[in-house]
Amino acid sequence: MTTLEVRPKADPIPEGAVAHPTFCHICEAVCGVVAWVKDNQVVKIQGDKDNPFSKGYVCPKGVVEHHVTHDPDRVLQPLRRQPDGTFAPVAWEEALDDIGARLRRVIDRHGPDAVAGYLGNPSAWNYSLFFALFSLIKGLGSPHLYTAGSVDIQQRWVVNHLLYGNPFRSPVPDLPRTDFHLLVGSNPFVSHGSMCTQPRVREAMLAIPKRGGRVVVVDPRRTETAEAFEWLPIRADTDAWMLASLLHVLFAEDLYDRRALAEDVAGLEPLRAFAAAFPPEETEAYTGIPADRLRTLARDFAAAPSAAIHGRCGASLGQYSTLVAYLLDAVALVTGNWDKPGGSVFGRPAIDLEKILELFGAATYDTYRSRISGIPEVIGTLPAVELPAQITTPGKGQIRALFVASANIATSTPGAGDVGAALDDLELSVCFDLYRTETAEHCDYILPDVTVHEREDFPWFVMQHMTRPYMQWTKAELTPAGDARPAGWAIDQIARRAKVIPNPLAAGRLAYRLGIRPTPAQTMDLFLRLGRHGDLFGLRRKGLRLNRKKLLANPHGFRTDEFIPTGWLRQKLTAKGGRVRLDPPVVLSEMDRLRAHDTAPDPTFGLRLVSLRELRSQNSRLHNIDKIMRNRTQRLRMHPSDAEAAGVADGDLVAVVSKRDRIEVPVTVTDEMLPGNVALPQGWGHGGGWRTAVAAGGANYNRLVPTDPSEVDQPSGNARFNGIPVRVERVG
Ligand SMILES: Nc1nc2c(c(=O)[nH]1)N[C@H]1C(S)=C(S)[C@@H](COP(=O)(O)OP(=O)(O)OC[C@H]3O[C@@H](n4cnc5c(=O)[nH]c(N)nc54)[C@H](O)[C@@H]3O)O[C@H]1N2
Ligand SMILES: Nc1nc2c(c(=O)[nH]1)N[C@H]1C(S)=C(S)[C@@H](COP(=O)(O)OP(=O)(O)OC[C@H]3O[C@@H](n4cnc5c(=O)[nH]c(N)nc54)[C@H](O)[C@@H]3O)O[C@H]1N2
Ligand code: SF4
Ligand SMILES: [Mo]
Repeated sequence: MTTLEVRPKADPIPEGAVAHPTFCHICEAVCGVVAWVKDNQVVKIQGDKDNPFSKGYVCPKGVVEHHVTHDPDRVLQPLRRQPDGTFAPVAWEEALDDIGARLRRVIDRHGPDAVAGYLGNPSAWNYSLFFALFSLIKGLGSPHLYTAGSVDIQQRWVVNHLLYGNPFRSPVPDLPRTDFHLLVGSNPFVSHGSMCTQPRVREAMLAIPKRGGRVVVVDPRRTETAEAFEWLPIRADTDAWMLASLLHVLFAEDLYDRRALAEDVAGLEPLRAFAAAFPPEETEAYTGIPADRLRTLARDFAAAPSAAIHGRCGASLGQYSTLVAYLLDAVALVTGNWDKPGGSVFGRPAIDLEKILELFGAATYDTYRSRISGIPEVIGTLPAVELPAQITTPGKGQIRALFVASANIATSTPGAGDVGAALDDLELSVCFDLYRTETAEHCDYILPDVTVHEREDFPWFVMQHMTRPYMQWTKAELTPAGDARPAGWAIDQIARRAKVIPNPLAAGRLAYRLGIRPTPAQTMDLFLRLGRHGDLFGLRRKGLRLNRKKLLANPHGFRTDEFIPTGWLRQKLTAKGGRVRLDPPVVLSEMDRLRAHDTAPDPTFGLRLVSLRELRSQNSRLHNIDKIMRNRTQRLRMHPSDAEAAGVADGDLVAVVSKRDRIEVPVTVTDEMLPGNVALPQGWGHGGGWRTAVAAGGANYNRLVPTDPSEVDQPSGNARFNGIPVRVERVG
């Protein structure tokens, strides 16, 4: 066991506690866990040995997660903000009546376009909340739906839509079968993987070299993952140049797959011409990657029997993230590693999310644009980077009411400092959360949601990305504490009072008027039963024949496929004589934007700042758990040569200064950074009423990041958190 895996002291199992198999709702690995319950309290969490995938594994966060449910700082009653800024408890009925009436007033006065919703990261493990708020905003026909996707992965939906015809059709690296894993900007030893659901990811990755394969990690930092494999250091936010050069070599040295070029793709020429302009010898000075290393990498990747390329936050939170995602996929496509075992594969889960997205009219891109920046809508959502401007800029479509659901946007979104002020400007603001966070603090109401242990759930968002697909649906283990109620329920109650039909579909709206109002569980069960492994309401005679009831009775879950099935997407696309078109106009104009990019060094801000995820955090949401916050401080990591140049020594307090703002943090001098790049954990610097989080101190990273929409990825509006030009100065 490495220091990485040291767990906080385990809770004992008291006599009389009962075991409830469920899954961990913290990260995308969704490890199976057993929650031990006594007297309506979870007293201990263990790994579930009978989970078909994680087989007993649980990380140091997973074992303390129940401390959120039982946190003395948890909000357990609806709270209403008083004129002096303090909060007072209020009965549910009173809160819902007032919110419903005020929502109605906003709609009558400003139109439905004045109503907005923001869905944060935990909603990816809270299907009833996700679909309730989504349906409310879309039922109103408002353009203003925002999700954590736009500070994370928005560009991926764009590329999936452009290349494969559905935003949710994401390539997953086939880790259990690959011979060569090229990982760009991801640190799974800490993050436990993203857009790739692979519990025990460390083992799964270490198994690749064990079976004769290789893993190469492209990162400005010698991360915990890079350290275990081959580290290819790269200067932050230069991945588009690196990938262009990789493709350059693939084409120039005839390393592409002839069959793939003939059968899988069309419109190749613009890509070939683009790559031709980026020989590695010309990009090495900018990316920091020696040309010979990149040439060798291209040759080895192409020669591997199978190769899986994957990019995550390091590849998705820069200025050209759509282009980067496209180039990652292009590498898989032209080397024939697309939709094949061991390459980039495409999940087909038990519940067809692609179809749900289509049915709800959200399998879209650029059907409308932001009134502020002209950035296109992506899956019916707009970018968080301009949320403050959407609130404060007068005109038609100005946001006047906002529902924030499981998001700490005052910390997690660009221009953190502006977000709170913008919230104060609203006529109605409602936060569904578990704590009085620095975001909730600015809202008119805080409505207490139930926690993961108090609700039925299934891992809806990650099903598509499971390298060993399985299906699990679990019951609530506890009755809700205090006056907490499911946010999905509260949203429905608000809609009723505001006389809004929370459904965008014509059929759904008609049914609603007729009083047919299926619960989220009933709706999801319907999709499950009609899905690949569903029981078809008794009509299917073979296979797993899943339905919600059967899953609830078998809470460890069922494996649905041995691996992600392959070949189906190729078949689907070629059935209509189609191919993956590599020349969408959106991508071609991004190629032009990149070609015009000024790569000259910046004399004022000579360093590049990147975000750093820590093992004992999950963005901001676990920062009130004392057990994992002890002895932690947020620190900037800096290479000795950069520290020397700035006159800074280990432990010094420094100011990190960007074009936008400055923050102060202590520094750790370490050779794990590529010179010229500095790294800082994000999600610190709290306010509000979660005392441990506030006491942890630290500074808000996102004060430093750009909020001008012209400085972010243009096709998706995805935030830019990495590669921020900064300088570091000693304080005092
Ligand atoms: N312990 C822990 N786990 C988490 C989270 C957490 O906060 N803590 N957060 C969860 C969430 S919301 C997500 S989205 C996933 C993210 O999952 P990952 O993307 O695997 O997580 P990160 O640690 O952010 O990894 C990004 C890596 O990219 C590198 N990087 C930064 N800029 C660049 C660049 O320009 N180019 C390249 N090539 N690399 C770059 C960083 O140094 C970092 O090592 O993790 C999830 N899991
Ligand atoms: N600089 C920088 N900024 C980043 C990133 C980065 O890499 N660098 N990463 C970005 C990424 S990938 C992401 S996903 C976002 C995440 O940012 P957010 O989506 O804002 O996620 P959190 O900060 O974890 O805040 C989640 C909130 O939900 C609440 N919550 C937890 N469980 C529940 C629940 O069951 N119900 C309800 N109603 N509320 C709940 C928590 O108390 C917390 O207030 O941050 C982004 N911000
Ligand atoms: S790896 Fe992720 S899902 Fe697994 S126990 Fe840890 S936080 Fe939970
Ligand atoms: Mo994320």
